[in-house]
Amino acid sequence: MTISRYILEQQREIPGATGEFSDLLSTITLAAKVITREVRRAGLANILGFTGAENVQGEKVTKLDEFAHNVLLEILGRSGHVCALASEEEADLIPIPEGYPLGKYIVLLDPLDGSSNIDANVSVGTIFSIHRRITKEGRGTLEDVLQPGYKQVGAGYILYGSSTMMVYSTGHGVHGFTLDPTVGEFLLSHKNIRIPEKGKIYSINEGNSNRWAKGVQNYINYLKEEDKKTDRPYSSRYIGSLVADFHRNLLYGGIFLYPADSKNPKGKLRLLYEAAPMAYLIEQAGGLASTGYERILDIQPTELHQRVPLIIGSREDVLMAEKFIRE
Ligand code: P6P
Repeated sequence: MTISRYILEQQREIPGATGEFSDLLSTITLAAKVITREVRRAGLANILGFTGAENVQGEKVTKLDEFAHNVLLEILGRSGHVCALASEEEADLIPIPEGYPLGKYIVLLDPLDGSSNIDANVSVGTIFSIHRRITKEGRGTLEDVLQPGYKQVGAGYILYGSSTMMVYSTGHGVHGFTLDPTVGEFLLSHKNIRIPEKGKIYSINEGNSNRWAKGVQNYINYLKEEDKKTDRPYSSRYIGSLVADFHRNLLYGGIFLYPADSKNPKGKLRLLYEAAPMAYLIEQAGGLASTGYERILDIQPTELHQRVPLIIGSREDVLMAEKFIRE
């Protein structure tokens, strides 16, 4: 089952579907293949290393970051299905190039998340979030983009790991496709992914532990205590690449935390194109995502690049983390 056929099969379930959304999803799979090709040969082509430029986050932009960003803008901008784009790499909304039709969707992108790991050959990922526009016509505006996560009509990621996987949801479960490079097609490999109710893995940057709030410190210490009844201690796994850490927990169960701390009082991860799409996916897979106090999908965004604390994963683990954080 190829991803294109699966998208069309899902479309048939939706009365009145015009095929635009399906074609938008398919253009993302095309971008995924093009980016895969460059990621796979990054070590060989002189595409490794930094361009020296900085993005709006003040982070050094690597050439692969830029490449992924440009490929996604090219392919999506010309798809005719989008009226505006936003990306981690650009401070403002990205208008659709002159001469191309404006569509009814907005796409928010982290073109290559975790890219500081590329030189070490660590898995990186592309994250996307899709909203339907609110304004009636013309170029998309901030009003179209600053929508709460529960209004997403689709979200997903491409994981450039030992194989390239595309995982997405359009509100009817979470489905995973693995790229078969011999045929150049994404094939259905993980139908209707469900995250285990409770895991045995916690994923957090312990280097920040002295900056955490007391509740977070108490929770992480709790996970480390020996207790056969509640199946502790947990194992610690931290890749430092959100898509890779998320994907492992989605399949095995567990919890990922990037809490607020004294250095990042709003957390580090961005709401619109990291926390919200991942929260959409995790809820579709039976898990939870919160700031520790508030459901991620309920947050009304106020800025394009705003940051939020993110506690995400197996239902029972997130509820337990919230209990400690709120104490
Ligand atoms: P830290 C990568 O830069 C990223 O945005 C996410 O992919 C990842 O989860 C997080 O930051 C890692 O941050 O501070 O632990 O290096």
